[in-house]
Amino acid sequence: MQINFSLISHTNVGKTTLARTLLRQEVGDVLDREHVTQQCEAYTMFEIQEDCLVLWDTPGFGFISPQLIEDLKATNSPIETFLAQTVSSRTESTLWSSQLAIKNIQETADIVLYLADAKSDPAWLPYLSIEMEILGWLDKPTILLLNQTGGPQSSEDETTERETWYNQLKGYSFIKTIISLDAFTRCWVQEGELFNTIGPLLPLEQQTVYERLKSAWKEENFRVFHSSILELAKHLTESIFDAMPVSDESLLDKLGLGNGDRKKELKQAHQQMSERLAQRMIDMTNQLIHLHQLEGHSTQKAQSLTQNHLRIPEKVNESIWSAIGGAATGAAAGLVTDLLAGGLSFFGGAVLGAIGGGTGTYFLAKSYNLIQGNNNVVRWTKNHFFEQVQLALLSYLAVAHYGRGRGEWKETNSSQHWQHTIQQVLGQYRDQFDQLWAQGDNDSVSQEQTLAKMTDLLKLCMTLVLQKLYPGVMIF
Ligand SMILES: Nc1nc2c(ncn2[C@@H]2O[C@H](COP(=O)(O)OP(=O)(O)O)[C@@H](O)[C@H]2O)c(=O)[nH]1
Ligand SMILES: [Mg+2]
Repeated sequence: MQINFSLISHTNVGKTTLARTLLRQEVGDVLDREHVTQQCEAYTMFEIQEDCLVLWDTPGFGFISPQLIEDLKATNSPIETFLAQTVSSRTESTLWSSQLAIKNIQETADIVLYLADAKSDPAWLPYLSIEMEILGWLDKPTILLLNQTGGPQSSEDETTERETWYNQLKGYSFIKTIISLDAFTRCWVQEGELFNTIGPLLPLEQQTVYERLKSAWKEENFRVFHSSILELAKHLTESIFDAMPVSDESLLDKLGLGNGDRKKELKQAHQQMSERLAQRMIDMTNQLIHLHQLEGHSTQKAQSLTQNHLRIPEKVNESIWSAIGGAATGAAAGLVTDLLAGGLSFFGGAVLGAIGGGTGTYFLAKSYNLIQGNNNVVRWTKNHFFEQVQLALLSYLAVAHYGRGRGEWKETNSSQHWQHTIQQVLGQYRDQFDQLWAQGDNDSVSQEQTLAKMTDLLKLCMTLVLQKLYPGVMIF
């Protein structure tokens, strides 16, 4: 059995871009002009034996005059009359595209996904009522997807936006629901909401097969989620156990009368641990990018990046860091630059930058950050470690929201509400993170044991964060 979703919208709203995001592949052609996609293309989303979910990218609606709609209304069968018109693909591309899209919906679609540009005011979109009239004649279950939302939104803003569209379109009974799904900045959780919504809209005879295919989608996305959490957990567990030997503090050092050797040693330890931390963050982010299929598709480019940039340089500036695309957020970019340059902000407590558009300060630019452990070693402090946890979660959110339709991974600003939500959730589990941190100084605990506990704790926290960001989405 084949279950078909058809993407439709006014031309140039973003169907092909959304298809790329949903498929995690660079299919079709995307350009910021009308009628780029000139035929209907079928892409298999999932298949299990002979059953498959197919996503159709259509050329979309071009300009259709209100007079033509009036004329069609006067006929017995407006769709058939419209499709029967002889139209030239070259000289009447808008009508030609519209015919192809309408034909696809009429003949193939089980579910219509109608895309709308969230930035537009639906009351003032000249083509909206015309396209609704046509979709009404076709009368297939339709989901309105709001894209171009301008970035990850708080759930309150999202609800307000949905309501505006709902109020404008509530007279159209074939529109079953409205979902925010920006192809650039959506999260896989929002895709889950779409898949959940579709099930009950399908004819009864398709529902069992659909549920099986939906489970395959879920399984794959949870695999990526769990693998991502494991990457975060490995990085943070290594931070807990990372240590550098230093000589014992003498009485003179304690009195501030030492010869400065110990200070030099500490500085060196700090430099090396900072570099290791930076490298781990690069590796972790690269793994997340890989897991989310966001890396460049040219192997040559990937290789040259590895050779030229993904080593630890003496000093990198933000623009190079942005270009290699290894950091998840503005905060991470600045942090890593700073770490590689010798971690000045750690020593001086200097505030060297801002997160996402000039608010807030670096998470980690606070204080000395190393503590003497057992056996004459220094390790990261508890507070510093806790801030590494926050940054790791923020990095995950940045990658998990990045849609393939936006192209290869590039550094993006993080959202304020992500930081707020992460801090809220982690705050409740501070004790557990402190206990894990303490295991780094406990000879009877192995790194594997800590990793297992860390993985569970991060999974719980990240699930809570996603539930808070997307309340009401029942996919966990
Ligand atoms: N910011 C943003 N831009 C988008 C989004 N979707 C599409 N675009 C841009 O809109 C333009 C048209 O996209 P395309 O997918 O070719 O539209 P189509 O004609 O409906 O297939 C391109 O420049 C895309 O980069 C989105 O979700 N967010
Ligand atoms: Mg297109």
